[in-house]
Amino acid sequence: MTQRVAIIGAGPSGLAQLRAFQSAQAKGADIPELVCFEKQSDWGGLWNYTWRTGMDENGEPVHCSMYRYLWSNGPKECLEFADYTFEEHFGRPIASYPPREVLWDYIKGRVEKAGVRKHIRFNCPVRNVTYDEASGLFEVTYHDHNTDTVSSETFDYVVCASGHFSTPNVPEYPGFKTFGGRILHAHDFRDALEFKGKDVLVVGASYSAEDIGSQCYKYGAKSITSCYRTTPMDYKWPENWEEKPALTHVTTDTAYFKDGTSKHIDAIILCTGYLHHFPFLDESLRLKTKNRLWAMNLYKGVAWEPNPKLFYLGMQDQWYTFNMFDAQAWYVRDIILGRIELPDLATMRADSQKWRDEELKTETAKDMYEYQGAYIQELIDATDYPSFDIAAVNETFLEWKHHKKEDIMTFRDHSYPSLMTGTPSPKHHTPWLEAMDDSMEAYLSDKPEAAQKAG
Ligand code: FAD
Ligand code: NA7
Repeated sequence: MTQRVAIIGAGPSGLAQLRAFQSAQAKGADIPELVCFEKQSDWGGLWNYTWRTGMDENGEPVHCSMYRYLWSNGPKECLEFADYTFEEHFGRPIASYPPREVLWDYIKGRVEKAGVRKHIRFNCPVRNVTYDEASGLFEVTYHDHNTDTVSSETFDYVVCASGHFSTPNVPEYPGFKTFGGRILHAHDFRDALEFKGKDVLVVGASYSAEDIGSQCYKYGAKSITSCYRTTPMDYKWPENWEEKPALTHVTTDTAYFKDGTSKHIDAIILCTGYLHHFPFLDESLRLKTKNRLWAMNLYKGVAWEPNPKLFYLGMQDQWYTFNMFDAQAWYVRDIILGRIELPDLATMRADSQKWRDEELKTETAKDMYEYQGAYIQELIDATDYPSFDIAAVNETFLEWKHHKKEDIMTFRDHSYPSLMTGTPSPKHHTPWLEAMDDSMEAYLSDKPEAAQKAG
């Protein structure tokens, strides 16, 4: 009997899994039957933008946490697929910080070429996954919204690629119940123009706080106040952006901070991160972790140690993204194809502990992306995923960090050579701060934005 693999999610991680199997098949391997369940109506995961917030058209929680005008927050050279370059997709080199739609197009290009869409069942959220010891099979229950039917099927393996930046972590502060303006989480942020002319408070000190604050600045907020719980972001902020220590409470129109200062505010955006949330997995299968570089119970960051016929992709905090998901997907594929043999539980646990011990020694950003790079290298060395220069990617991360420190509002104006092809990327035609149109057409145009508008 042909083995069956269920893949939950058709975002970059789930698509990497489909592409990994298709690549083996193209080289002559027999592959299992693949069924990818995707709750949205199209592929691309978070990169598949919707205007919706709250519930989607099927009454499911909206997956999208992306927003209008989102541009890559790191150089595209650090996330480039080793088996499908930007140059191959766009037919020429493009600048280093593409907007969301351009990256979505790139993600789609590879899987369209691979012809794997046929494996995906869209509008099909997975409701429940259990494992039966007697048969050695998983039972996957899913809701097919196309026919409004709930069905179950059995599988030999399950790959959970449902992402972990979609269920918001929403703290409450004293005074929220009676605050006079809008309070929202970053997950529900869509269009910075909503905050034009407003005094905005951004809670948090990581990527979402930095980027949503920058969006609000770019699109005309009157002021931005960000506040940190542990460590400040500490960039050179524009004159109307102030960084404060932790929020203590709010009144109808004022925020108060730990240092005793206060600020008038119209709206509060909670950039307080996300929860790893798998309500569809049986307790014995459910990963429980914070957003960190090494999640425990995952051998090589992917195989669920208590039952390594279940795999997770992309569950780590992410410096590396697309090519890390690839490295993981190729590794998982080779376990399923019997090309990589898993050691016993004690050995898997000892290996994970070693990675956790190393994770705990990381202090600086450089330590962290080098750590993640070393992890990816180990996975790549074990499979036929095309090797690429991880040391050079780390160098590009370092340059990116320097550029951000120099000026948080201009770092996206820099460009870097591709680490896959060596081709230098051109400078973008319009500085990020002046580029208001984030469409693919505007980005790929050879004219500056002002000239495009003038016709
Ligand atoms: P996701 O993209 O979240 O995809 C998971 C998929 O699983 C979705 O399609 C979802 O619908 C589906 N799914 C979930 N639950 C179920 C279910 N029960 N049944 C069926 N399907 C289900 N990375 C970068 O490299 N550069 C960036 O600039 C960048 N910006 C980001 C900005 C924001 C605001 C966020 C939140 C993340 C950003 N990321 C960025 C990181 C992002 O996590 C990755 O780029 C990537 O999208 C992760 O892919 P994934 O497939 O693991 O998860
Ligand atoms: P992150 O990177 O997980 O960061 C979450 C931030 O939220 C971090 O600064 C936390 O501070 C802060 N946080 C969490 N809980 C609270 C409370 N209760 N009060 C105040 N601050 C809090 O999530 P992001 O959304 O920024 O980024 C996620 C991905 O999106 C990222 O990979 C990018 O690619 C885009 P802490 O340091 O824990 O004190």
